[in-house]
Amino acid sequence: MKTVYTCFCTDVIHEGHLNIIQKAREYGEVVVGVLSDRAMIRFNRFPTISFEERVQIVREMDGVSRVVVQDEIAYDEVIRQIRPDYVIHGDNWISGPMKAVRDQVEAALKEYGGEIIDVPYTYNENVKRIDARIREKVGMPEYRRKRLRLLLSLCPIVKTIEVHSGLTGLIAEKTIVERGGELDQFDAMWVSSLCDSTAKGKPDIELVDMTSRFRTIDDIMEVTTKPIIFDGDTGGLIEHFVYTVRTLERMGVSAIIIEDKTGLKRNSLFGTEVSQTQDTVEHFCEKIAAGKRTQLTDAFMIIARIESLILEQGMEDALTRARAYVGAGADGIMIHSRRKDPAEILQFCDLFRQEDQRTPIVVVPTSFNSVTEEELMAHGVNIVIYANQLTRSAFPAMQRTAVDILKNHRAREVDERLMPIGEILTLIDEL
Ligand code: SPV
Ligand code: MG
Repeated sequence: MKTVYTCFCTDVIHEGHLNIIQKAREYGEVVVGVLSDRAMIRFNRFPTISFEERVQIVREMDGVSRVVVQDEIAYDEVIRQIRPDYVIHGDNWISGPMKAVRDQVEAALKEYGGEIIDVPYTYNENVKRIDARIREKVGMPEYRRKRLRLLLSLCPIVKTIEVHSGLTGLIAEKTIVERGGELDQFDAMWVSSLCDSTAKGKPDIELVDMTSRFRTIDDIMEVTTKPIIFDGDTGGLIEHFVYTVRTLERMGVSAIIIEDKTGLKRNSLFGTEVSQTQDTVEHFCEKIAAGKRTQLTDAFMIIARIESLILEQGMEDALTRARAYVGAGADGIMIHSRRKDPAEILQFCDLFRQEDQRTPIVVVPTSFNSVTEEELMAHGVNIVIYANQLTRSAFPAMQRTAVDILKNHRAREVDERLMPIGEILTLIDEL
């Protein structure tokens, strides 16, 4: 009897899956891999039921002989273990980012004469509707809110990109690349005060009020499912901060990061070029503790951002503050620097990790952008935020287009670097 292998990455069995099993049975005994939580998350398929429940659903399907765990999106390991004669999959993996996975499967099977069976991918109205429902479900507050903690427990580093609109949200949600046979994508989104303010043509000085910031979040949430980390600036008055925490938590935001500054907040990347005041340890701890008392779920995180290195107060001050903020209940520490060299950030991480192995560390490598995610991981960093690169790439592109139209008295000259009209019209999916 030949062995046919397929892998399911779903919470719901629909006719597409039944179709695959039916076809697979024509070739031999059917073994189904159920993708682990860790791998599903990497695939932006967030599980809404447990791994055990997913295994149970597949086990109960007619025609399935055996169920195994597939722990990676790549099939290498599972193929080595099972040595199936065939791997069967919908033909949607013939092109696009999934092609890399198919190529690897093909190479692995070739070593011993195995074969791929591509079956027409079932994507009728019914399957589309089920897919859309699953997507919308994981975007609901109760699922989205807890995703960040889950990612922290399952991913070596949570890759986070700045978003400030529905459109940038879609880029964060949908951008997938293939690299070295692995699929890569962003795990979470950062609602930056700098970029949210800039998009509204305002300076980054806590001028854009919270109601307006919440509107931005709402636009992003409408079209995405990934978890949101909100840049809460200083958090404002403690009496106001508690309301912000309550609202964000209700909306389904996963975390707020507040920085230990007081008075007129200026962007950290100005450093000491402008006057900025660091909060006292005691007052900032009070703010953290008030927020922690206010939140209602275990999922929501309040992350304390330390400005000691930005304000040239030294490493010892940064570490003292980190200790105090964790003591006050902070669920994570963000350490910031505006040096080009990542040395002081990495030194902080090493020293902090010597005394605290659990509290997540967040970094924003805007100035020290030569540092890689692998290096950050090696120094104990858990969340990396690319805080402003989408805004900084869009602005010069738009400005150049405006200049060139003015210079040429027409738009033809700019056309070849623009997205085709056909693409912009179909960029946004309709319900
Ligand atoms: C932001 O993105 O608004 C930040 C990070 O707070 S930074 O601009 O580096 O201060
Ligand atoms: Mg900010």
